[in-house]
Order: sequence, then C-alpha cells, then structure tokens
Amino acid sequence: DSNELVPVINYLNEKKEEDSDRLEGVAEGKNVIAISMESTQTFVVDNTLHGEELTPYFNDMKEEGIYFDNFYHQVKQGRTSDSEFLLANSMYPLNRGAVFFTHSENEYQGLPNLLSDNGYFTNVMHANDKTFWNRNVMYDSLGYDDFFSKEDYEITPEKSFGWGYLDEYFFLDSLDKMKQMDKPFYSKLITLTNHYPFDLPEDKKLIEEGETNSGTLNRYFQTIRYQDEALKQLVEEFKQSNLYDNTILVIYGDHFGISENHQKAMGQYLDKEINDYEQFQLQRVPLLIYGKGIDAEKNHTVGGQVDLRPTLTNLLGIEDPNPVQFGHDLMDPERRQLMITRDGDFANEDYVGIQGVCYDRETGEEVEADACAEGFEKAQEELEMSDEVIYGDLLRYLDETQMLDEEATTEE
Ligand code: GP9
Repeated sequence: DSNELVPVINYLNEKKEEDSDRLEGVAEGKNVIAISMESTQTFVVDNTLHGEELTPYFNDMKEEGIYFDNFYHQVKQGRTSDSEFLLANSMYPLNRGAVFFTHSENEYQGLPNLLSDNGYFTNVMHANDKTFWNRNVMYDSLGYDDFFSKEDYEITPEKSFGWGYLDEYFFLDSLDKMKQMDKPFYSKLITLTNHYPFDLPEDKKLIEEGETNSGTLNRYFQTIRYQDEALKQLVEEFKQSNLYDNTILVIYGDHFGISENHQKAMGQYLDKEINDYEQFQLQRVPLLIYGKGIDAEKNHTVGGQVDLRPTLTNLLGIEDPNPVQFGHDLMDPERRQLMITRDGDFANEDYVGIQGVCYDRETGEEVEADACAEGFEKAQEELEMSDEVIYGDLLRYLDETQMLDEEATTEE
C-alpha cells in the first residue's frame, strides 16, 4: 500500500542536499535533443589509432560545451534500454533481465511525462523495430508522446548495413523531422551503427582497422570513427538550421561496446595491463552538454546516468515534483559524488570499490578495504531501495503519499 513508499521517500529526503542551483534555467524553454551514442566509451575520446583521431569531431566539439570525463554508464542486462530507464526515471535498472520487459506495465513518473506537463512534445527517434526492448509498450508507460521507429524512416538497402539504417541517414532524417515538430520538443535519438559486431560497408570505413588480437576491438575503432562522422554531419547541419538558437544537445554513451572478454586486446591498445580497476574505469562513457548559451567547461565530477534527469531539469529550470529519484544534479559543485553500479560496486571522489576491494580512484592503487566500507553499504542500500520501488510498483502510490505528507505538514 501507499505506506510502502514512505521509507523510500524519507531515505531520499534525508540524503538530499540543498541544491546549489548552479546554471539553473540556462536552457529554459529550449528544445532538447538527447543523443544516445551506441556502445560509446570514454577511452576513444582524444585517442588515436595509426596516428589518427578516433573521434575528431567530438574532440573539438566537447571543447565548446560542458564535458564530463568521470561519467559512467550504470546498465546491466537491459543495455541500451537500461540506460533509457536511468535517464527517464533517475532510478536503477534491475540486476537481472531488462526492466523494459519485466516492469513495463508499472506506473512511472518519467521525465517525458514531466516535460509534457511543462509544454514539451516528447519523443524518441530510433530506426529499429518498435518492439525491440519492448520499447513501444514501455515508452507509453514513461509518458512519451511519440516514437519514430523504423517504419517512420524511408530505409533503403543502399542506406543500410548490419543492424539497419546507417547513422548518417538516420541523423539527417531525424533533424528534418525535428524541424517540423511542435516546439519546444524533447527528442531522444538512439544511434545504431556502432553496435556489435561493428561491421561497416567498405566505403564507410574512414580509418584502417586496429591491430590487436581482437577482431571486435579492431572493427570497433572503425564504427566509432564512422559514428563521429555521422555526428559531424548532424551537428553541422543543426548549426545551420533555425533550431540552433533554441536547442541544447545532450550527448552521452549508453554503455560499453568492448566487454571484459577483450581485456588483452584493450591492454595492447592502451599499452597497460587491464586489471579490475582499469576495467572499472573503462565503464566511463562520454557526456557532453552543448548549445548556444552554454559556456564551455570541463567537469570532473564523479557521476552516472542516474544523474541525467536532475541535471537536465536544473538546466531547463523545471521544478520536478517526483521525490523518488536517486541521482544528483551534475552541475552542483557540492553534490554527493557517488556512482553506483548495478553490481554494487561504486566510485566516489576518492575511491573505487570493486567486489569488496578498495582502490584509490586517481592512482588505481589498492588501499585498505575500510576506506570503501561505507560506499559499499550505501550502494547496497540504494540498489535495494530502487528495486523495492520497481518490484512493488510503488510509484502508483506517489500522489497518495504526497497528499498524506502535505496533510501532515499542514497539521503540524
Ligand atoms: C537496439 C539498440 C541496441 O534497438 O538500441 O540495443 P543494445 O543491444 O545496445 O542494448
């Protein structure tokens, strides 16, 4: 019943800090284009292969926006769909299966819902089957107004390869759709080409493949390089369009592309041994917030995808009445720096805790386990609480609980 939600709200209220409101409302009323970059990890940024940059466009672009270099994905088996869940709800996905499948009928107070309430036209653009990851069902529960899927794009064999519609065409068609849309809009674009097995037509390969012992990693470099070129076409065209003055871009990596099965090859490429600490650090994904009126900054705060929603609502200056959120505004210099993975591992300002072992976050040296005890405890506590909300479908009681709370406050 509605009482079940009370301990969760109390817990979250207790750990809630006064928000600094830094950069609050700088993007008020603007359109938002969130771009979920398939399998894109931070190690490719500012990195080279055969002396050539892997992401030349993004490398320059990030110097003009707010770029986060200690930002982690927090997904598990639901991969891209888990990252979507984190962004929409500021809650953790599940440890087994994909919450997009298992709990799509739950009641949510999703970010799309909130933005719709604030006058936004909310939608997702992704040129795959609409049933993939059960998106067509879950998107309704999260409150999206529309979903442009495979059937809404004019996909021809010449413009397709592997997983389907190539990113460059997907991006440009999507931009055309956004130009026509009711404003303000919130569009989430999900790319597809940089997906395992990372295959590309010959004429789209802009860089020679890698020379490690992993064909997967060797090809990954090429699809990453291709994705960057597609991004360039999108952003250059966007800057020429009349959307530019009134739109911010939020570009982030959805999850890793290179799994731990390729550690040896990663070690060859990065020229170091990939131990548990390095493997953990490889779970960082890029995050860039970019647009007119957004001043450039390099932000080193430790955070993850669970923090995206509060960060975005702060920038948009939108009051978010949903207290059941586990993330913290990334712009707040005083924010709690704690990134929790679905495995119960974590990173905070000083340490990285992995399966009971504690490391200095900056040097990677193992330190006394005690230093991580609190972090592990918090991680466990928070994951359990988020699970309870999902398993009990507790957000359906949110209105009732808040009403009770208001009554109690008035009576005091
Ligand atoms: C599929 C795409 C990829 O539509 O989002 O999903 P993934 O396999 O990366 O979770």
